[in-house]
Amino acid sequence: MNYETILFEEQEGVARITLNRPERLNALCSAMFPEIHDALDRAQARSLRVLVIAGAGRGFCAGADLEQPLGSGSREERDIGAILERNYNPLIMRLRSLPVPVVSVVNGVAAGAGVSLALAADLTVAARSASFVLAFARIGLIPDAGATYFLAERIGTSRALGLALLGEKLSASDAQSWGLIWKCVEDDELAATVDALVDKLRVGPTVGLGLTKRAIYASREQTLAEQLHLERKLQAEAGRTGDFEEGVAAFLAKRSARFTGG
Ligand code: LHQ
Repeated sequence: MNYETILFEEQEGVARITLNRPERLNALCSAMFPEIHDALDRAQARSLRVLVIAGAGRGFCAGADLEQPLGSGSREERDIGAILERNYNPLIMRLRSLPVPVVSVVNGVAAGAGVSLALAADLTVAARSASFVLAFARIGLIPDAGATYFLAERIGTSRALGLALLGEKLSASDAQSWGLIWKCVEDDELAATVDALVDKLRVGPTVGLGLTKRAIYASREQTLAEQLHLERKLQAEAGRTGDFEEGVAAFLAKRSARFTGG
């Protein structure tokens, strides 16, 4: 598949998907979804160890492309939910359940479902000048593509409601101090910070990291007893990896581990 709306590169276990509609602040159009899935298929067909999602130009992603018709027919017939079901929800679920770390790089504004996309990653790193705008209320819609879930989970009901009902811009610094994202860094340090983080993840114990994210995400829906049981099950899997053996051997030999990801 040739890509028209994204850029894709894959090198040494690191796949990078860059939303590439800078003139529209990388607004999500319908063509983008199959392209992103195709890129993910390609990345997963090789030995993927980290996925990076970024935006081209000055923004990260302005959410749904409002220039595309969002539903057709009469008001009663219109079903924007069907667009979510077809395009947005499967992508968010796929990113969340990818068995490797996913990093989003928020270089500029993230708005609407662009916020959801940024937060669907395991680690979100933003430039100081970037911002998060829950623009949904401005057009009479509700936060979607996981936004209500990610916000309530990370910053609590009061702040989630304030942001969603008022649609005010949240600075990257506040997003970090509120616990919405992993890190906010100076604009000119964004690329180097992400490179360092990706380099570390790329040589990490990939299976263990994938199981770790699974356990942490599962914790929200489980009781302590259920979570202990899940940890027991996933730890058994981690304990069967070569990387576990290498990690222990490296510790005992007082050297750095050379993980192969398996
Ligand atoms: C855009 C967009 C855009 C098209 C900027 N579309 N062109 C909804 C429906 C269905 C299913 C699934 O989910 C959803 C969820 C959603 O995501 S709903 C929310 C959709 N997004 C928005 O409402 C955000 C709209 N954009 C903005 O509020 C502003 O552009 C932000 C705050 C993001 C950035 O503002 P500025 O930095 O001042 O940039 P700008 O407004 O000048 O935008 C630059 C260009 O990008 C401009 O085009 P132009 O030809 O005038 O240069 C915009 O029209 C275009 N653009 N967002 N979503």
